[in-house]
Amino acid sequence: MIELSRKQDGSNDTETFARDVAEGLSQYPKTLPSRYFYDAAGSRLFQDIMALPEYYLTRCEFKVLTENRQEIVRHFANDSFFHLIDLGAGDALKTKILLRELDRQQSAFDYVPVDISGDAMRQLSGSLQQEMPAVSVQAVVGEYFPALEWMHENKPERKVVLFLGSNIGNFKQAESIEFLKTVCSYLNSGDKLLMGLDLRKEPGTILSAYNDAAGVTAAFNLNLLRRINSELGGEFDIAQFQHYPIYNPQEGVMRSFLVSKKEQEVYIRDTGRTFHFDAWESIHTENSHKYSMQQVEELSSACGFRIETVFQDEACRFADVLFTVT
Ligand code: AVI
Repeated sequence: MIELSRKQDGSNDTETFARDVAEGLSQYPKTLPSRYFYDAAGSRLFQDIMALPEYYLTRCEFKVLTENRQEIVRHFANDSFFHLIDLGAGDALKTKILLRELDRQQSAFDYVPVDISGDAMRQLSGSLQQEMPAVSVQAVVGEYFPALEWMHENKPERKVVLFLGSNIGNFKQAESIEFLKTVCSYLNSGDKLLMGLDLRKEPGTILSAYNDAAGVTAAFNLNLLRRINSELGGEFDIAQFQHYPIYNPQEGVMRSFLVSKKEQEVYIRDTGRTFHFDAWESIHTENSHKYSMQQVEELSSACGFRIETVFQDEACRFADVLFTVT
C-alpha cells in the first residue's frame, strides 16, 4: 500500500474545516461544502442512502455494470497490460463486478484503488486477496490528484481510470471541467476513463431520491451540523433546522439546503464567531447534477476526451460513459 497523504483516517484538518465553515456561513446566501458530509457517521448514512428504495442511482449503476461487464472489460483490455485506477474506491462493491470479469478473462492488469481512507484501503486489499487472489492490487491512500501524479510519474503503462457513482455530479460545473482536465493531463492519448453519470429524468423521481420517506437523507444533511458541533465546538440546535431539497429541471441540478426554523444565533468555538440566522434562512449544502447526453458530449470535448461508448439501463436513468483521451 502506498500512502501519499498524512491523513490516513479520512479526517479533515480541523483548522481548514473551521475556516471553510466560517467562510461559508459568512456569505449571503450561506453555504457549507458538501465534502464535509463524510465523517464516520456521514459515511454510514450514505451507505444507508444507497440502499433506499427511492435512491435509484446505486441500483441502476450496479445493473449497468453487471449487464455490460463483458463488453466494458473488452474495451479496457485490448491485449496490452493496463493499470485500473479507481478514484474514491471505498469498498469497491461496484468495481468488483468488473474485477471478477477481468479476473475470469485472465486480463493483464493491476488494480490501483485510491481513497483518502487508509482503513478502507486496508480492508479492500484484504477482501480482494481472499476473493480474487490472482488480481494484483496496489492500493494508494491519498487525494485523487497526488495519486494520479504519482501514477503518471512512476507507471508508464496504459491507464484506465474509474470515477463511478455520479460523484462528478457533486462538483460545480466549472469545477467538473477543471477536474476532468486535470485527470486528462495525467493520462496519455488512448488512455480511458469510465465515469458514472446520473441522467435527467422525471423530476419527481429525482426529488424523491433526495427526500426519502424514512428521512435518511435528511439525517445525512443534518449530520453536517452535528459534525460542526462535535469537531469545532459548534452550538447548533439540530432540531431547529430542516432538510430541504429542490430540483431545478431546467438546469438539471438537485440542490439540498438546511433551513433555519427560527431566528437564531449559533456560536462555533473554533471559528471564534457567532453566526446569525434569520427565520427560514437557508444554508446551501450540496449540488447533484443530472446530465443530458448533449452535456456529456460537451463536457467530454471541453476536457480532452471523446466518448467511446455509453452504457445505460433500459429506462435511461443512469449512464456509465467510457471516454478515451484524444
Ligand atoms: C455521492 N453523491 C454522488 C451522492 C449524490 O447523489 O449526489 C451524495 C448524496 N447526497 C444525498 N444523497 C446522496
